[in-house]
Amino acid sequence: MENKILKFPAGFLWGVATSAYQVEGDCDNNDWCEWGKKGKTKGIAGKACDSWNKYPEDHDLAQELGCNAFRLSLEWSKIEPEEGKFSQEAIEHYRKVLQDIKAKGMMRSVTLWHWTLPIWLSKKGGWHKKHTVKYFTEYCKKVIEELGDEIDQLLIMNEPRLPLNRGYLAGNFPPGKHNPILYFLARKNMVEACKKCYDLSKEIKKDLPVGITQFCNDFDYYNSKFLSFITEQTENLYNWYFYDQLRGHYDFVGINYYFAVEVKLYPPSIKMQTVDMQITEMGWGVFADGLYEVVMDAWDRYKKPIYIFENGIANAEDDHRSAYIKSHLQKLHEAISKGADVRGYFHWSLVDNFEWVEAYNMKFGLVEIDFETLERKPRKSFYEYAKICKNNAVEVG
Ligand code: IFM
Repeated sequence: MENKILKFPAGFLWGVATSAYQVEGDCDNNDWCEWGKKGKTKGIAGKACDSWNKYPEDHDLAQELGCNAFRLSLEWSKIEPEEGKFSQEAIEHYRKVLQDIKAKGMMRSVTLWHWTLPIWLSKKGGWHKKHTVKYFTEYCKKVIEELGDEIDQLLIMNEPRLPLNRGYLAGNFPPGKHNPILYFLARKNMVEACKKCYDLSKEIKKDLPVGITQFCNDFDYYNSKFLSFITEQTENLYNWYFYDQLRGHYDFVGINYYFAVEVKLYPPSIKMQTVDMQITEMGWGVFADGLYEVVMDAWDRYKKPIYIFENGIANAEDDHRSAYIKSHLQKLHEAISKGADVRGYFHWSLVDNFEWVEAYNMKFGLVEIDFETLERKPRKSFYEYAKICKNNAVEVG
């Protein structure tokens, strides 16, 4: 059978995504750093990829890929190292970073909060405390006032579901709680913080597109119809809760998609497990159809422009990454051809980086990093993704 070329709409955004704590290095004034020091992660973030200093190299790589968009996050603890005291030096640093991205021909998609809280705030509690809404809003206000002109798209939060579930129920993310009441309080405060920041950003910079992005799975029930209700409720809670609560407070829907989840009956219990087509190093199954399902679901529900802000695979040998990207893009293309208004795809990640609890053991990068020398070495998949970005098209078999 002949290969097919699937063309994406003109102006489609091709990007790569990173986050401050995972790549910058020396983020030692936040709760995740403390978490690491307590031995709760399989290694310490330390210098990470030293992107704080090596950002021009990272941006050069994204430019070489042919990307027209770059997603990064700002480190709150560097911008506001002490309560109410903002560091002009850090703000000026980020200004240079953002200007460099623009100079290299890429649109700047900026996340305000990708999971790390300054130590001064985590000592006061964190998201389950009401005052965090006020502190977060003040931080957002400062960033938008100072850097708004260097930001093309604003993500208030990355995947609020994960720090909530893991920080307040499973307890393996900071603040390490197992407490449903604190979970509900934290969630309520996060929703309120997102609403306030959205309103505020519209006051300061009306035309800046603002939203969030959520970790979305494709949920399916497996061996019993009785599970359909549970599956639907789980999906509403995990994927769509924030979007439902925030109606009127986002300009686009952000989706981070990695894997599908089967809800399965194992009498007398019910289990949720990844669809085990091909298990990646993270223990997540590869299931590209799931991306189609999630995107169509988001489109049917919200009728807003959709961006895939993360999608990727931990694959040290790089023997599955190119196929993973292509299969997911094929499904994304199908969703677009069925009418979903998808505007961009950001691959997670540009470089290998600090994968939270897993530390440096998971290799999500199109570019390999030697964590001794910090040398960046593009993998084979880098060149495959480059073809896609440059052609605005994916070739599939
Ligand atoms: O590395 C993370 C990222 O910080 C948030 N989304 C999922 C990625 C892979 O686990």
